Amino acid sequence: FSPDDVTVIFVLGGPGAGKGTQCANLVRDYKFTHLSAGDLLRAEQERPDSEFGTLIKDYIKDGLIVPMEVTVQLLENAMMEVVQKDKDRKGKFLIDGFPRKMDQALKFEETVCPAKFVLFFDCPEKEMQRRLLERGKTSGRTDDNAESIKKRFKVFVETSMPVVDYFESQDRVVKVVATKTPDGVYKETRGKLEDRLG
Ligand code: UP5
Ligand code: MG
Repeated sequence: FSPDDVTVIFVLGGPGAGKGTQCANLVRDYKFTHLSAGDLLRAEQERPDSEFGTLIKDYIKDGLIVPMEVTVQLLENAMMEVVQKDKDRKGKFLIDGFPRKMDQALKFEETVCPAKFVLFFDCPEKEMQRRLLERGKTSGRTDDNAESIKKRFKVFVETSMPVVDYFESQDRVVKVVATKTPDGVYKETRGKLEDRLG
């Protein structure tokens, strides 16, 4: 994809920072296509003839990052499908929860499309943990339990924050405080996004 034809915004933040919640708001108001890497992986895991089902299941439960080839391919396929269906409208994508490791970031920008910038939701661990444990009562997600959450936080700090720092060093991060109410967070998100998109 050429950045002349499609707009890609990476949406990052710790587990439970509110990426999915805010992406849903942005889709409603700005005609973005929302692609959550985690959702794509969970769907692939459910596909009966997937060769990666077991691998994805084990990685997600342990909060580990699935080998990038799998995730980059799922994202590229999903983008292709949208662009082919909608030839007239330029594709605007929110890529949620990706890239969360440096190799993914470099690979995606080299082989799929450079991102315009990163939208980063900044939330303290304590609040993220509270949200995830609460959601875990009903979500059915295999990683919404205290043990998996701990592992997800560790991977976020050690592996995913360096990706945010890398984009920050290129002045490509739009940071939003994610501790307020969902509406409060969205208000700040809209304001900063409109500033940046012009
Ligand atoms: N909530 C949201 N906003 C709130 C607010 N402002 N105030 C109070 N509550 C708020 O929100 C989480 C919960 O908090 C919800 O109940 C919500 O109502 C509430 P959500 O919007 O879902 O947050 P989000 O940041 O999207 O949290 P999520 O759990 O999806 O984050 P993760 O990044 O952990 O999950 P993801 O699905 O992206 O990845 C899961 C796993 O997939 C990873 O751990 C990894 O194993 C694997 N993966 C890869 O291997 N590679 C990838 O590239 C991507 C994922
Ligand atoms: Mg999510």
